[in-house]
Amino acid sequence: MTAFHGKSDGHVLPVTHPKRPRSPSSYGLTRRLLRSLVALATLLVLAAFFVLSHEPPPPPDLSIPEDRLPPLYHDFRQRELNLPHYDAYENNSSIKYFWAAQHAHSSGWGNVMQDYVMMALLAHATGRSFVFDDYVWNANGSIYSDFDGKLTPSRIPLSALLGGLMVGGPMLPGDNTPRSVNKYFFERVCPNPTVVHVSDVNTYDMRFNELVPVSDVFNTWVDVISAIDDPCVMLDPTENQVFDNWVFGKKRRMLPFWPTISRSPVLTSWDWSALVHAAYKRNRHLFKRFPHPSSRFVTLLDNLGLSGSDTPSSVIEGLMAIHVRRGDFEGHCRNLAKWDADWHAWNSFPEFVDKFEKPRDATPDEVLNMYIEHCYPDIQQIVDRVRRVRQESRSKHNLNYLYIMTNAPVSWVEELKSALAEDAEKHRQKWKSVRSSKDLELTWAETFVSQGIDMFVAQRAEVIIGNGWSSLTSNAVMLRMTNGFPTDSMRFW
Ligand SMILES: Nc1nc2c(ncn2[C@@H]2O[C@H](COP(=O)(O)OP(=O)(O)O)[C@@H](O)[C@H]2O)c(=O)[nH]1
Ligand SMILES: [Mg+2]
Repeated sequence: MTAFHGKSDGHVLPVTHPKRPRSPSSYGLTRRLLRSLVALATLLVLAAFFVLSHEPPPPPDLSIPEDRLPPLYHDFRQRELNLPHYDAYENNSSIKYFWAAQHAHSSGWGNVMQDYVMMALLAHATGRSFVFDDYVWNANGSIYSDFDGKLTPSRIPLSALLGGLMVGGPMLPGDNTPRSVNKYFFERVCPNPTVVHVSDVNTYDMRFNELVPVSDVFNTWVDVISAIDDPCVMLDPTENQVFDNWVFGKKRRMLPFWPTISRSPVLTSWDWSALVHAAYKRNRHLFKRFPHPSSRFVTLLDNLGLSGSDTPSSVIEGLMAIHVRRGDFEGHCRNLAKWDADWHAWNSFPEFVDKFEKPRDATPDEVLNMYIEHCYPDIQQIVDRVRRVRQESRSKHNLNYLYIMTNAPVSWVEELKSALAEDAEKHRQKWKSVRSSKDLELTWAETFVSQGIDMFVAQRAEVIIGNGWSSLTSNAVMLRMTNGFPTDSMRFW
């Protein structure tokens, strides 16, 4: 920089200053940049250290025992026999119990769950402790049973499937209903219970009259049980269920009961077992954007509370779950056509988008085809339906994960997965992931409660497509409705 400065032999001489430092602002910028870079590097080193210091969870034991004998869940059974409230209850004669010894068994979990829910509601409504038994597949005293050529446990302790108040967990604050107890505890404290015969209470009308709502039947039972002073009440084990299986398919009879059932803690506090939760957690990456369990990031996200909520009422955003019911439904769907059967009541809320209109003036073949399309759709029908529902949901839901809940054989499921993925790509709506029940990484113990894992997913997916005649679908829908999922997020084939 040049300036005029001083005089010399009469001339004003230009004076050149020694080089001045660069302007403070340009120097500051470099320094600031440097500082930021150092900070960033430190942060990166710290983050790397932080991530590396979080060990991934130890790999689970996913091995199958050499003898392939099913698990017997000894630890669950042991816990059920020693629940923390037993000591206090044993010494408290004011605790009342309700034991439905004729509870549903020897059928799929969906049907058994319906009955257990109703009996737990009755126990709760009469202020009695709900007495629970196993999920019994075979009541003949055997340890294992053959199911389609595969061994399965004849009994699974209920707490391997369920958690919360159904299996002895605490009641909600302010709810003084005694906690649930296992039937062995009941038998110990109630050696001579009052036995109620279902057939003495259930009149013909209560069972069969289409005009008698289930709410009336329920209230009759509440009155009958409430009138008994004996703390120990048991339903005769040789009799029918209080609510016959077919009643759950009668929407006119069931829907008036919804206000009662949906407000009961039996449903509002419904929860699955620790086993189901653990299996879900290990497989989260199948349902949403989440690292594989072998990644250190899983522990990090879990420890920082960044994994998202996985409670029974929290939504799995972006997930569409579809229930592709196979196996025995191949023949069953044909029978449903012959019987002119309706969808399950909880699949038939009037607010739902999809309704099953029974065919009228149709030939037997047309009727059969219609039942098959909705009950046992083939791969092309499934692909078309999934695309359509996804498109119809577009304005509200950004669905990009697809999960197929199914009991179909692996080879067929792989074919279905490819068809679904290809179709989505063709329509420029590529799924980020298309997975199925067969992709779950499960321990041997979890394998036999996988229906609970799938239901936990179905009750929380952003949108589901279910089978209207399936109790597994309808129980998931019931839980979604309880938890306030939008009615247009429950769709059907
Ligand atoms: N894991 C799993 N099991 C299923 C599925 N669908 C059916 N199953 C099996 O088949 C049984 C179906 O019986 P159920 O629960 O009574 O339902 P429903 O027969 O469809 O009314 C279940 O208990 C499961 O063992 C599914 O999507 N996932
Ligand atoms: Mg069934």
